Amino acid sequence: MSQLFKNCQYLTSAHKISQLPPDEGMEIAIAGRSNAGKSTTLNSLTGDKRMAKTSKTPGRTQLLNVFDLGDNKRIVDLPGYGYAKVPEKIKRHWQQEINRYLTERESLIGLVVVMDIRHPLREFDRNLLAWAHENGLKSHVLLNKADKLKSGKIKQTLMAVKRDLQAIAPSASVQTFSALRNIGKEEVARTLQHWFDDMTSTMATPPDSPLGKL
Ligand SMILES: Nc1nc2c(ncn2[C@@H]2O[C@H](COP(=O)(O)OP(=O)(O)O)[C@@H](O)[C@H]2O)c(=O)[nH]1
Ligand SMILES: [Mg+2]
Repeated sequence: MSQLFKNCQYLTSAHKISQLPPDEGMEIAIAGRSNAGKSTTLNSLTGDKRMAKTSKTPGRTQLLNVFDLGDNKRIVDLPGYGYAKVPEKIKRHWQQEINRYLTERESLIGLVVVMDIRHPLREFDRNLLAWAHENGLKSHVLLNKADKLKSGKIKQTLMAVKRDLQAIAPSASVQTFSALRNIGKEEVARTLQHWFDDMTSTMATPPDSPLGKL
């Protein structure tokens, strides 16, 4: 297991943005449609099958679940978007909360967008990725459930998604993944570690002198 997730611990669940931990340090959110495998992904990355509650019934994660990585870094498992069977009122509440979280959370540095490799880049995914790109938020796409496809089809889908991302969100990166079979998790961990390291060095560097090098 990667160093980054070694000390991962469940911190809290929030029904509302106001219940989240203080907006400081750095946070990465796991987003994606219901049932894409967000919770299973967190379990795979941490090596703990009970870390995030997974469910065979889509739309169950109706809370923002926050996990502490130590060192003022956190991972947030967002409620899935696009689940049709949730009552309209609850759906609206969650869409509002996710929107608010994404637009207002200062410590949010990047998104892991989990998709079912058999149904990549649905409308919600496209909107989210385009928005993240326009707002300077990093994103990394996981084409999850790769165990469901043969290797030829996996490669073909990866190429097609890479091409489409050029148009939607050129700053986004993408990889194939299987949360269930633990395939590709080193690449995820490396990407997220880079994001944290990049941000840490950006924040640590004092602004350039207005007179240039003295
Ligand atoms: N075959 C396969 N099934 C997966 C994978 N990841 C998640 N699942 C299944 O997809 C369903 C939804 O997973 P979950 O993590 O709860 O999705 P979430 O709603 O996005 O959090 C569960 O039945 C998981 O076992 C994967 O990599 N391969
Ligand atoms: Mg979930």
